[in-house]
Amino acid sequence: MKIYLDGKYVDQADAKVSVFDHGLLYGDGVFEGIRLYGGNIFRLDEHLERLEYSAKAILLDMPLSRKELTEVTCETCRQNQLTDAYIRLVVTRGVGDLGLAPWLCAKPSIFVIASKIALYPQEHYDNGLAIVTVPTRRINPAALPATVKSLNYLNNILGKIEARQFGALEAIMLNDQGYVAECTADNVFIVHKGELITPAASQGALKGITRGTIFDIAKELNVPIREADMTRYDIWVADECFLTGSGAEVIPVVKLDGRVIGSGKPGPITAKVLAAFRRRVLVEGTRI
Ligand code: PXG
Repeated sequence: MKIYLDGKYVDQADAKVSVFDHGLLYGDGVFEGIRLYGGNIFRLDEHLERLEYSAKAILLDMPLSRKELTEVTCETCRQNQLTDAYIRLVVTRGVGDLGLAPWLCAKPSIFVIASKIALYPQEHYDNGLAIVTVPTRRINPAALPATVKSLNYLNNILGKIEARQFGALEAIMLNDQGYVAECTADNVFIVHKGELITPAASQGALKGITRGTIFDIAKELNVPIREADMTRYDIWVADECFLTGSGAEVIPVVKLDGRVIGSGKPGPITAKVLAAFRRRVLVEGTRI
């Protein structure tokens, strides 16, 4: 496997960063998770914009322009002869000393990995996920905005560990006020009385690229959609629920905290949205 690392395409064995890199020492950096479908990178420009915004939010200078980022992302896919893949773009603060001071880091480091992705098993798309609400809350946006896709994922990781302790593959995370924010690596939607509803980013959700695509799909399907405050109750009594993410795509949820959602089976609107999403990923995107 070839990996793009700071200007070169190197073998996996040579793709190494320093133990003094602040991405490792402090989680000081930003990243993106992107999908390649049939030779097209899905919504690459939106991912790169989010990466640039994340970098700006943490006062990290992007080492490459948008055009250069596009080129190295596409070239990493080409070098590995991939047509379907998961792409991880990471920008770290770079090598510094043992103090926090990011201004002592000489230059940011950037790498791009394009590889196969382990998806949820098909049975969960067919039958839906049973998920739980975990005790770990989303970090208050005043401390670290959830809209910044930073290398600080410990909050989500704790949520993921707790989900597993409860026997679930994903989990609802609440914000510090008790409203639903999102899942550990996915955004959440409910269907209630024919309407699609998702928490606003201001409630502690990442502005997911897949989430954004659902707004376009809702328009295409003529399904009303809006952002609203959401409690666990709203999910318990919803007609349908699904999660969205570059990894998961659109995955139905049929149980939360032991309560059956709707009919207990993936619902008709979820099925329509998933079908529309799978159509879009094949035609939209940047040809590598
Ligand atoms: N919330 C969080 C906290 C995320 O990390 C999403 C929502 C969905 O955003 P996108 O832009 O992907 O629609 C994410 C993204 C994985 C994996 O390996 C996770 C993500 C993306 C790609 C792969 O589980 N999370």
